[in-house]
Amino acid sequence: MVQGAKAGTTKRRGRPGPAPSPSKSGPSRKNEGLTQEQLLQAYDDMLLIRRFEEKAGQLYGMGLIGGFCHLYIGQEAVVVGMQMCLKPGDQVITSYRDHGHMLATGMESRGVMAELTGRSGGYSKGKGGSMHMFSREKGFFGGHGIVGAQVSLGTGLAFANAYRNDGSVCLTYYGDGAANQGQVFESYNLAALMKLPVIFIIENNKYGMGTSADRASASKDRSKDGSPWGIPGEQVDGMDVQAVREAGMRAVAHCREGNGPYILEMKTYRYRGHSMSDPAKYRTREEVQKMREQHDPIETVRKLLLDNGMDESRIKEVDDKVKAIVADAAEFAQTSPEPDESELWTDVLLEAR
Ligand SMILES: Cc1ncc(C[n+]2csc(CCOP(=O)(O)OP(=O)(O)O)c2C)c(N)n1
Ligand SMILES: [Mg+2]
Repeated sequence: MVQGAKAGTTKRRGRPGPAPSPSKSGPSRKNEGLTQEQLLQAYDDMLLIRRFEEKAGQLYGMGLIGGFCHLYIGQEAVVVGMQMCLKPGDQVITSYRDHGHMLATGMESRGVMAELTGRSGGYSKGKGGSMHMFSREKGFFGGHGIVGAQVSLGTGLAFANAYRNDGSVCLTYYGDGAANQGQVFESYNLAALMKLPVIFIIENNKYGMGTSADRASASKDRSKDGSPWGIPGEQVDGMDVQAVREAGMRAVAHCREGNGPYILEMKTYRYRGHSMSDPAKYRTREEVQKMREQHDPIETVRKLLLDNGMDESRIKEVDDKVKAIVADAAEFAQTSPEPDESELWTDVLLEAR
């Protein structure tokens, strides 16, 4: 995993910072700053998410996964680019479309897939399912099914960072639909007031279930949503892992230097339906096809690697490795035992001391 590959500064917070930089309009420009090896690592991480999600879709179709399941296919560059900006101790929190975030933080494919199939080898012992997995070790705080709820929780995690003054930053991800919620704006206010180290990342994939973002929000540039509180923001091409990383570095540096929150609006796209049951009547096949053909984040990096002279065999090695990891995870998720009956009443209530 690429976590910590390029950590931002770790200056102490708690003092007034410089005035926030003004909100920019239009997606950030691409920068060719990654080395071939870093690009290959990004390709590797994005491909793992893509292949994992494809396999999850297959297992769902076979009836091996129950309940809700929201795939992240198409949006991989967002989490992989942002993860490149983090250091150990930073936190990630997101919605129910969460498998990609888990894998990006370095959580094991086996544990995530086995949770999807409801087996005891899963991250929540098979009792949480697709939307409810956590790893304190990897700094992953869920997986939340209530739209927008994780935004105030992420702000709380950032409050803890500020309280401990440990230089950590919380990445708080949510969708374009969630971005219309009242608690999001309450979080902006508190985060700005208390200069909390939180990056609000709006994954604008153009739809909230079957409703186009254009029809759901009067705000046409979500990166400016924090302007009443002076929160700087940027629109970013979320299909371009390099642009994501570059903007992420700016946002992380801003937070670590004690300047308070930052907003990144990732312009991205989901190829699959909202969840596994989606009539897909709200957009045309052509629209999806066009994004896949012209803006696919993984194909873009693959082409760049080849154009820059990487031998195709190196890429094939990665393809084969990822295929093996996902096959192994799927096997584990089907052979790991179901939770024992004795687990029915465990993990229900945690008594705080
Ligand atoms: C408080 C609440 N209201 C409604 C829902 C039903 N719901 C689930 S997902 C969703 C759409 C959210 O869209 P967006 O924030 O754009 O995220 P995306 O699914 O596109 O990643 C809705 C309305 C819910 N889970 N919670
Ligand atoms: Mg959306």
